[in-house]
Amino acid sequence: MSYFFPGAGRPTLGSILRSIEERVGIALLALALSFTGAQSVLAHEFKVGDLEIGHPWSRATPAGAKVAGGYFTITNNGSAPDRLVSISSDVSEKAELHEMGVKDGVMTMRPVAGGLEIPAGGKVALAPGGYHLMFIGLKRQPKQGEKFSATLTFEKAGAVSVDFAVEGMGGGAMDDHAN
Ligand SMILES: [Cu+2]
Repeated sequence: MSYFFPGAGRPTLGSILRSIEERVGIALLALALSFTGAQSVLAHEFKVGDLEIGHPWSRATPAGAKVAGGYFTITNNGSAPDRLVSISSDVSEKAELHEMGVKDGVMTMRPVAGGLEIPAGGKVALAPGGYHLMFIGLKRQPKQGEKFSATLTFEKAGAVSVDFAVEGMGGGAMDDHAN
């Protein structure tokens, strides 16, 4: 047998098992690391109380633009409704909750009074063309590939800091935030 392992001597059963153990251990560790990495990139989800905030994203803005949109989903796993009441971010002077709709054939956008209700066991989507956040008075232009943080405050669940992933200028559709 030593013929196959020149200079190494004959491996004992114990040493073979140990080395398999080490290899399996390393493989599991690598798998755990890659899984953790993949999960944080793919899921990009935040939790506060019974609420899950899924994939907050924004769009890169052209130089000089004063506003940017913010989109995500909110899932309420609780048995009571909650309400998104305020938004703040270092990226802009202020942030508002807006609703976009068509009125008399014209696309309009208006602030939502009283916040946004998330029904018990329900899911609400903020997306281009509908409800969205608007970051008003941008202090800098969010760039594609970066993230900026914002704080969402809910009536019951309280405040949570989330990261908005900035996508390309062409990302999404409908809502050009050109006001
Ligand atoms: Cu808006």
